[in-house]
Amino acid sequence: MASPNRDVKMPDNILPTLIVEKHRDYLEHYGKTIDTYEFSIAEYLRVSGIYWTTTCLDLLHSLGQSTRFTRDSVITYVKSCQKASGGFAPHPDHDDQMTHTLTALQVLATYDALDQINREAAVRHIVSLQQADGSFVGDKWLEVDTRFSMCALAALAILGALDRCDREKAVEFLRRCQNFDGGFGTSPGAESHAAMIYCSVGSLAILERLEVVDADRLGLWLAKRQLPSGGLNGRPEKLPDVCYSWWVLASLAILGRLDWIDATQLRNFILASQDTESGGIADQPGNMPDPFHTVFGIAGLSLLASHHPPPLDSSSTSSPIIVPLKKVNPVFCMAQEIIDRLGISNQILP
Ligand code: GRG
Ligand code: ZN
Repeated sequence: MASPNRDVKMPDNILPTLIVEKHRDYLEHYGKTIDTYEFSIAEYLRVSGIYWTTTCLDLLHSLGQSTRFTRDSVITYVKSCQKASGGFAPHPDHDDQMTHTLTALQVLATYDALDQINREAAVRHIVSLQQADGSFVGDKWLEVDTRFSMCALAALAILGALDRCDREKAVEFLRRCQNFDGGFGTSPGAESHAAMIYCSVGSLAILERLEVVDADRLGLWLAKRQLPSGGLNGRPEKLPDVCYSWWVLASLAILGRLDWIDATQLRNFILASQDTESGGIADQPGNMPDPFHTVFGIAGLSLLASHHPPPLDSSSTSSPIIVPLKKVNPVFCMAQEIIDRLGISNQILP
């Protein structure tokens, strides 16, 4: 007999609104200041923490008003994380790593400050991490993972240097990571997982090679991630988590199949995961919020809004009310206006 879906119990009274002011305050005061040891996004995650926070404030139309994430302080900090290798570390005295190289470049792109770093060193470093089989490693420890393909290709696209890597081999590696169910894992033969599907589909969208994907088969696998609570899980029989509102939903958006899930129910699940006292969004209703789930929850709401605009007046009860968010790009998880300013194009299936 098949085992029943595991799911979370939804609270009875779900706030129908996005509490923008509270989320803004939460992000503005999370930890203390960027430049003290008390800043509570741990050092080993800090540049990524700055990306999650600044992108979220930007989508909320609030970055310009931030007194904490000011242009000069953020750019100075991120510049100090570029290593002699050309890659970026999460904190100045740590080693470079591909994930942080991408998030550092995303932050600099957000502030239109890519000219303030050694771009050529960054490009050379990223390209040097591509392997003979087309995969990318994350750092000197040589771990291969589809997430490093995504970070490398997105970083090269932001730097306007995609042609510096071997794009055909990058596609060949991703093709080898594709499974019978249409999904992708971390490496050839690894189980399909929604986060690695996003990384693989996002990579192929950047390379404009989405014909590699079986969009109907994968779209169905992704749509099946929605549970009765409305939330999405990352693999069969796992619990729902707000961050999959990005990994799953963005993949569906890239594949042109975003309306294969129930938008109203997913919106409800994300809104129910807001912390109505402190602000911020948690992985599930009732849990502690954090900046990671806050940005991916709000980015998911932005994707939903661009496909199924919610009503703006409170008289409707069928769908919750969301204030307008900036439009997010489903590949780069940054405001679309930044991607347009950089002149980056990526494939999206109709
Ligand atoms: C946003 C442009 C952009 C790029 C990001 C680094 C990266 C590229 C993606 C990494 C995605 C990742 C690894 C997310 C973590 C997702 C997650 C909750 C993993 C845990 O998986 P399981 O299956 O746990 O062990 P659950 O809780 O789902 O059962
Ligand atoms: Zn999560």
